[in-house]
Order: sequence, then structure tokens, then C-alpha cells
Amino acid sequence: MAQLTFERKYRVRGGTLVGGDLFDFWVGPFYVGFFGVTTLFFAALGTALIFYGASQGDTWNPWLISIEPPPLEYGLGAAPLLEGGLWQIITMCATLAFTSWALREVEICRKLGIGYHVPIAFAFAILAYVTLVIIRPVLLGAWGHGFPYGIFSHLDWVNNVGYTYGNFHYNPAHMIAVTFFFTTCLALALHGSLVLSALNPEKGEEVKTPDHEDTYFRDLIGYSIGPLGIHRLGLLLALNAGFWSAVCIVISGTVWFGIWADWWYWWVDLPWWAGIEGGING
Ligand code: 07D
Ligand code: 07D
Repeated sequence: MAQLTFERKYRVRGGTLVGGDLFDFWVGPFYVGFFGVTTLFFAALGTALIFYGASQGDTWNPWLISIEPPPLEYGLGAAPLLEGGLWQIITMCATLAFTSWALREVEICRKLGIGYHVPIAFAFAILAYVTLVIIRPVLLGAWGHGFPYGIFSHLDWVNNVGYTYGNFHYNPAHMIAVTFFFTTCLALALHGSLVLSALNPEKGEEVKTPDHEDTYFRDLIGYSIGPLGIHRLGLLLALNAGFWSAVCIVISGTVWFGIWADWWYWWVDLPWWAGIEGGING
């Protein structure tokens, strides 16, 4: 079935979570739905507030514009607009816009009768963001622990928070997250290149089947994960990258307070070599 015919066939009512028939329509290629409206509303409001905040600052240089969270003294209270209040409202708008977008994805899945894999995947990105700007600041007792909304300023935040715990590379959950990010790239590079090698042949040559792809890896390393398996693996790797990122930051300042390198002393302190003369502790 051609794409246009398919779309017409599946552009049917129903599957909505909220709003019933009221928002159940398309504008051009875009499904609207209740959550399309809320996404647009919160994204527009948040963006307008960023522009308003920028207009009150001293630069229009896009790299330098920054909407700062409230100073730590405000704790978890509401701050005046220009002292972090804007950041608080923008955070609410961003969270609601991202969540609305995920729920709009759910409604589209329901219409098509497909699984919820895409919204679940996006939910992990939202979890990482919410951990940074809501969960961790609440656990630490001040909105001032959130990151500022600016291109360069958010890099400064990552750098400063990293050095607050000595060398952030020693954070074991950061190690796991980084390893998952790297492995995700490896898997996508292998998968993308393999699919292109079979499906995008030279002019005049035949397109090859998934059997060719499987056989390639069996010949190479004795095992092929298969056409479905590689997507399961890719999703698993990517979700873990986001999940362990959220873990690595939420434990910094809540369950571990000092230098991350010191965490590794459990290894040196293991009883069977802790007292050995000439050892690190001996
Ligand atoms: C390619 C999909 C498209 C998305 C894009 C992002 C905006 C922001 C807002 C001026 C992969 C669009 C950007 C709408 C404009 C204002 C106020 C996704 C793709 C192209 N960061 N970060 C970037 C965000 C955090 C870090 C770039 C967002 C954490 C480092 C871009 C968030 C930490 C580096 C950006 C967020 C962190 C970046 C490219 C939210 C840990 C870079 C992003 C909502 C996660 C890189 C100058 C990209 C860079 C970069 C956006 C959060 C670290 C501006 C929206 C606090 C170390 N971040 N970031 O391609 O060049 O993502 O920075 O959480 O080196 Mg960041
Ligand atoms: C939070 C983004 C969510 C985005 C959403 C959607 C829009 C719409 C619209 C395009 C999570 C936004 C959408 C705005 C756009 C249009 C139209 C993603 C998020 C919801 N680190 N580190 C990480 C590495 C160091 C430090 C994570 C590597 C140093 C701190 C990842 C290195 C120090 C924090 C990671 C390295 C340090 C992190 C980030 C190398 C600094 C975090 C990925 C090779 C001196 C952060 C949850 C992520 C984190 C984080 C990788 C080095 C500090 C694992 C590879 C040693 C403080 N680092 N890091 O989380 O875990 O994405 O955040 O050196 O807070 Mg690190």
C-alpha cells in the first residue's frame, strides 16, 4: 500500500486518552490531539519566557543568553521572576511540553495499534531532564541546584558540578552511563553500515536480504543477533545510557557527598588485603 493510501486508511477516530473527538484531527501531516495542543501551548509559553528573560539580560548573543535558576537561599520556595522565577516557570513549561509530547506519541501508537516503545524511550530522556531540574534539586533542598538554560552556561554547570565531586569520571554510575553511550554508538554504526551494505547496492545490482546480513556476521564472529534482535539491543543500550545518567547525577550530593575517587576505597579496604604491609593502607 502506498504511504498516502495507508495514511488515509489509518486516519481514523479513536485511541485518544483525553479530549475524545474534540481534538481528534490532523493539520496537514500532523496529528493534533489534546496533547498536541498542550505541547504547543507549553512550548510557546516557555520559549516566550526565555525571550522575555533574554530581553531583561545584557546580551542577545544566542550562545551567552542564560536563564538562571534561583540562588540557593530561596530553597524550594517561589522566587521573584527575575531572580529565578522565570527559570521555575520555564522548567514547568518544559516538563509539561515534554510530557505532552510523549502522551501525543502514545495516542498515535494507539491509533496505529503499535507498541508504546517510542514514548517509553522518550520517557527516559524526560526522566534524565526531570532528575536534573526537579528530583535532585528537591532532594538537595533548593531549586538553585538545577542547571541554567543557556547554551554555554549549562556547560559551565556540568563542569562545575563535575569538579565539585573531584573527578566525575570516578562516579561508577557515570562510568556505566558513558559505557552505554559508547556501546550505543558502536551498535548503531554496525547496524547502519550493515543495512546499507545490503539494501543500497551499486546501480544494476540486486538488493540483498536479511539472510545476507545474518550470514555476514556469522561468517565474521560466529553469531548474528538477527534483524529483530539488533533493535531490541539498540533500545536496551540507549535506555540504559539515559537511565544510568539519571542515576549518576541523582546520587551526587544525596548518597555520596565527597570526592568520587574516594568511593573506590571499598576496594582497597576489602578485609583480605586491607591490613597487608606495604599495601595502600598498610
Ligand atoms: C541532535 C536532537 C536535536 C536537538 C537539539 C537541541 C535547544 C536549546 C535553548 C538557548 C542530541 C536543541 C537545543 C532547543 C536551546 C536555549 C535556552 C539531540 C539531538 C539540536 N542540553 N550539553 C548541547 C540541551 C544537558 C552537554 C547542544 C537540552 C545537561 C554537553 C544543545 C537539554 C547536561 C554538551 C544542548 C540539555 C548537558 C551539550 C547539542 C535538556 C547533561 C555539548 C545537543 C532539555 C546531559 C553540546 C554547546 C544535542 C554543545 C550540548 C541542549 C541538558 C551537557 C544546545 C535541550 C544539563 C557536555 N546541549 N546538557 O545535539 O555543543 O543533543 O553545547 O535537558 O558539548 Mg546540553
Ligand atoms: C538530560 C536531555 C533531555 C532532553 C529532553 C528533550 C527539546 C526540543 C526541539 C530540536 C540525558 C529536549 C528537547 C528542547 C528540541 C527541536 C525542534 C539527556 C538529557 C527531555 N561525561 N557529567 C553525563 C560524559 C565529564 C558531569 C551524561 C563523557 C567530566 C555531570 C553522560 C565524558 C565532568 C553530569 C556523560 C564526560 C562531567 C554529567 C550526559 C568524557 C565535567 C550530568 C548524558 C568522555 C568536568 C550528566 C543526567 C545525559 C547526567 C552527565 C558523559 C566527562 C560531569 C553519561 C562521555 C569528567 C555533572 N556525562 N562529565 O544525561 O548524568 O543525557 O545527566 O569525558 O549531570 Mg559527564
